[in-house]
Parts: sequence; structure tokens; C-alpha cells
Amino acid sequence: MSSTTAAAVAGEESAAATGAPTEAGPVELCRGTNGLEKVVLREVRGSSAEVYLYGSHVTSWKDEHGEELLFVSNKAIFKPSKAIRGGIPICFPQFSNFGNLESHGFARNRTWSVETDPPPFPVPTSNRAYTDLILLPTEEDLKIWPHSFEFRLRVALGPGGDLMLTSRIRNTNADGKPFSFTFAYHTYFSISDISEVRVEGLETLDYLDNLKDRARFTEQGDAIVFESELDRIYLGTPSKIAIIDHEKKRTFVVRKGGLPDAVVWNPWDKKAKAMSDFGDDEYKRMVCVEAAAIEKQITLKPGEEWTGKLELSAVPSSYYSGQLDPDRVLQDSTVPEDSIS
Ligand code: TA6
Repeated sequence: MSSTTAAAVAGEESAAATGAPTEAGPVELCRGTNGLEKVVLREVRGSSAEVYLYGSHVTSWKDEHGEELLFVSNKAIFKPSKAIRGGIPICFPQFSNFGNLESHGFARNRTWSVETDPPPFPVPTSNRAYTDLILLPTEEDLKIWPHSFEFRLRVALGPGGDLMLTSRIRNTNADGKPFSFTFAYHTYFSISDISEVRVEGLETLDYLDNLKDRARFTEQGDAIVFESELDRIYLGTPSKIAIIDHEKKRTFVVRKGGLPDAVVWNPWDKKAKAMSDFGDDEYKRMVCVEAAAIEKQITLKPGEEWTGKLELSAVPSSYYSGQLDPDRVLQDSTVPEDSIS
């Protein structure tokens, strides 16, 4: 544990241990489940987020009323080396088994470090509630994926409570070799009931169907609704996708940059029962819509850096005659068009 981390955690632990209210500011380093270190972000209007250093894994994103917007299984195992079931797992250097590593790669199974002085961002942030985490490969990692890299992740809360994740991955190979990877922010959204949810923005696009040996199809519907297990990789998707929850009259807006694909997944009952870290009925309360780069691997030469951005907002649904009213829904989003590249 780095000295910075130890001192910060010790401070928080003592306050937490005594139950004394911590005068926690916008960023607090403390202990979470099973004593794992986590960073808590708090926005002045009341929204908050939590990211574990294990996996650089966002496990909570709450709105200004304290309502949890992400799904984490009640049976999630907060213990290395099992990935936490829910929140936003980081899939790197591969998505699923699009390579010869463990499914979804190893980044989500490693303990990252807080980086207090990262290289500056092209557009400096005005946010106060953010943390910068970094992952470097260990000797063990280099045996399974023989490439040197620096993976920096910034997790930030925007003024309106939006959650922003920015990944910067740089090739630091000294041998002049490029490397290629696939990537996903594997986001689990909390929903009222899967029967109440529709996903808009992916109409007419091609997708690879994971349930049919990744055969390629074209989306025919006017929106994605869920009546059974669904596991699809949509290709060449727009920068904005909407997840409408009728019951909650809430729409999640997913905005992404550098991530051309999107995975939509619900395990339904049979697969739910087959997952030991997932409740049998929990499939009813979650849906994954994952900003990703899968179909075309990202290739970096030494010294090159890739940026992948995710911006999540939760806005009141404006839903009219079966069509999402994009003007109404998206005008609430706090992110100007040009800020998602
Ligand atoms: O993103 C969908 C998916 O690839 C599904 O096929 C399912 O495997 C899911 O990810 C969960 O994967 P995990 O390795 O986290 O159990």
C-alpha cells in the first residue's frame, strides 16, 4: 500500500471505526466490503459514486436523492481474484474470449493504485469529485500478455450527477512492438423490472448474436425489449444510447467516445441460476448496456495512447406514443455534444 494510500485510509478508518461523522469532502479514500480500499466521490448536490481499487471497479452511482442507479448482485464476491458481479467491470485487454486470456481480460481482477499527479487531460476538468487510478502490468501479467502498458482511469461526478469514466491506455513497449486489444465498460444498470425496459438507439444496426455462435444479424425492431436471454454485440453504434424504464419514468443516457460498439445483455432465468454470484431472480432488476470496442481491435504503436470515454446520465423519461422524445430526454443531459469525442 503506498504511503499516501496508507495515511489516507488510516485517517478514514479511525473516523469510520469510531462512527464519528467524517467531514468527507468530494473525494474520500476508505475501506469498503471485506476491507477492500475504495474511493467515495460526493457531489455538492448529493449525488455520489464509489470505485474500488480492486478492478478500478465502480460499484455505486447514486443520484441526488441517494437512489442507487447501478446494479450489484446481493451475491457479489468482493474478494480477489473474482470480479465483482455488477457495477462497471472494466474489460481489458480483451472483451469476452476475443483473445486467449481469461474472459473479459485481467484488468478487473487486479488492484489498481491512486495516481495523485497524472499527465494532464487535453481539456482540464472543472469537476472536484474525481479520482485518477492507474494499472501497470506485473511480471505475472507480462507472462500472459507480453506487453507493457499504462492504463489510467479517471472516475468523475459531473455537476448534474452524471458519472464519467475516461480510460487512457498507452503502449509503453520498449521493444518497439505494437499491441492490439478489445475493451468494454461492462455497465450493469439498476431497473424496476426487465419487462419495463426498452433500449433505443440501436435500431437497424448489425449485431453479433452471442447466443447463435456470434452469427451476424440486423436489428429489425424499433427498440430492444426483453422476453428471454439476450446477449448481442451491436456494431458501429451511435454515440448516444437510451435505456428507458417505464415503471420508474427514468431514462439512462449512455454517451460514449472512442467506443464504436455496444453490448446488450440480460442473462434471464436459466443463466442467472447458473451464476453462483448472482441471485436466481436478479435478472429481473438489471440490464447491461456496455460501451465497447470489439469488432475492430484497437492497435497502438509504442508511445501511442487511446482514450475511451463513457458518460452516464439518468434523466426523467419523456415518452410519447412509443417513441423516445430525444429532444426532451437528451436536453437534460449535461454533456455538450463536442465533449464526447
Ligand atoms: O457482456 C455480456 C457477456 O459477455 C455475457 O456473455 C456474459 O458472459 C457476461 O458478459 C458476464 O461475463 P462474466 O465474465 O462477468 O461472468
